[in-house]
Amino acid sequence: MARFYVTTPIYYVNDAPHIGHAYTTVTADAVARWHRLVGDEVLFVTGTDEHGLKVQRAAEANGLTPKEQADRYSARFREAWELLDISNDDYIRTTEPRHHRAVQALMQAAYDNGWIYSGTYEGLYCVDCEAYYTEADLVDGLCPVHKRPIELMSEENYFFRLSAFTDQLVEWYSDHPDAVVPESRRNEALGIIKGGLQDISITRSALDWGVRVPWDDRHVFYVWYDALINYATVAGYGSDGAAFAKWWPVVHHLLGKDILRFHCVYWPALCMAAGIEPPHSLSVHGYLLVRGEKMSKTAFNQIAPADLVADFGVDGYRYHFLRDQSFGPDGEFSYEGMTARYNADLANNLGNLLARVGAVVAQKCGGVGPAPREDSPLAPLAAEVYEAVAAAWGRIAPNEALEAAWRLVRAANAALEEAEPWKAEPGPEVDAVLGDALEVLRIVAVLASPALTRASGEIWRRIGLLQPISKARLPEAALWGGYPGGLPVVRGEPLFPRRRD
Ligand code: ME8
Repeated sequence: MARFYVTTPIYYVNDAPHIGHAYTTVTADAVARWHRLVGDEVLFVTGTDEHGLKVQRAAEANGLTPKEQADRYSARFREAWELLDISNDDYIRTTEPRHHRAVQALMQAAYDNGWIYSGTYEGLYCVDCEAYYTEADLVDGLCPVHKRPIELMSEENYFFRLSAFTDQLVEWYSDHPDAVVPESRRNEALGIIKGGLQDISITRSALDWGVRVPWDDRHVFYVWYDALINYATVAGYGSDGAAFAKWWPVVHHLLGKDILRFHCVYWPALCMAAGIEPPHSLSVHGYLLVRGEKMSKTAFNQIAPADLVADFGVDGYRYHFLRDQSFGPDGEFSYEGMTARYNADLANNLGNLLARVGAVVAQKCGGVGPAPREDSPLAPLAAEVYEAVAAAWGRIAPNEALEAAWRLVRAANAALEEAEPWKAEPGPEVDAVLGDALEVLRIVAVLASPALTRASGEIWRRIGLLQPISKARLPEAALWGGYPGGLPVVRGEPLFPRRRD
């Protein structure tokens, strides 16, 4: 059995979840569900990134301790994922003891291997910002944010010898040409590496809210070098050697382009420094834009998943983001676009097929679904569609997978329109076209089940299949001829009520 470990970034608990976070999480969930469907052993993890200055500041602004802030906002992410039927196997919070242990163990390994040294960081510091600036950042010699005098500060810090990994990283990229996709992102990462890497400061002494440096407890790790290690924590690094050997490095990281440098440059180097394999693959997607801009607090354009679920349902939500966004480039979200896609694909195409078949089976076949034809003209298309769907999920292209599955839905609707069984006398011809349509519904429900977590099971129920769809396994479940016929077909409320444009 193949193993598949898939991750989302762990989200900052300074703010509430929005549709950008949900985009990565729903995609990872659908990919995890696809792999379960083909029988792989899957570990799918998401979670929250809870240390660092950003979270500490948010806590102060909300009158909370950092831990209270983290508890409150981590729970909000967890609730959002429950709402969206996210099927994660684990939920990592970086404040958990298991994570502290893993960070300390991995960093200690890098330290023992000689890749971490102590040095002095000197720079222009704004105490109000708790951040260093360069000369170029200053406005009239003052802090650009607070317009206050800046101080020359020097801090003892630990540095990661990133510069020493340039050649190894270039080699790793050439030995693993598909490790970072799409290719444009791979080129971007290679560009950063070849442009010259400098050692990086990985600890902070002015901050308390973090994981303690095991060999010098005056310091905590800078939040990014704690956060990245979550992927190893979950796999059992530092606590469960057998689990780690099982899940590492078959890991697939999904992430937005904003955090490419950390994941595609620093993280593989850190793995090498600690003596573990770099991650198997990193899939980088673009931004979801709202009115042309990335969602942010300051742009007032954040949309909460719950608002859209209220209008389109969980399936409508998931289907939209998986079908409409291509994983890679930036994509614009609009409510109008979501409505149009929902009406076209779900209400009209799939919903209509189910409703029509239910009505005509009731009318012409006494409510008992006939079997499909072995030599149905739709059978070769079903085989072709299965191949296309499987290939698309394999390269994390949910939009192409769903597009392919809908070719079968459209073909079944077209076959019904041509045969017009509602006008014909009951008999073998009517049975044949309805049996084929029922078989298409059975197969499409399975192929779309990573996206349509609820409607897929409901379709199976309505066409009389007793087995829960969660037990279906591919490729068997996609083979033409699986619908046995002779089953009660029940009618019900529209699966996807049409929405007003
Ligand atoms: O960066 N479009 O957390 P974060 C698409 N804690 N995806 C978006 C998006 C948008 N407009 N906005 C956010 C962090 N995302 C770190 C990660 S991982 C070891 C540490 C998604 O809360 C996208 O996946 O800022 C992006 O990379 C991530 O949320 C950033 O989440």
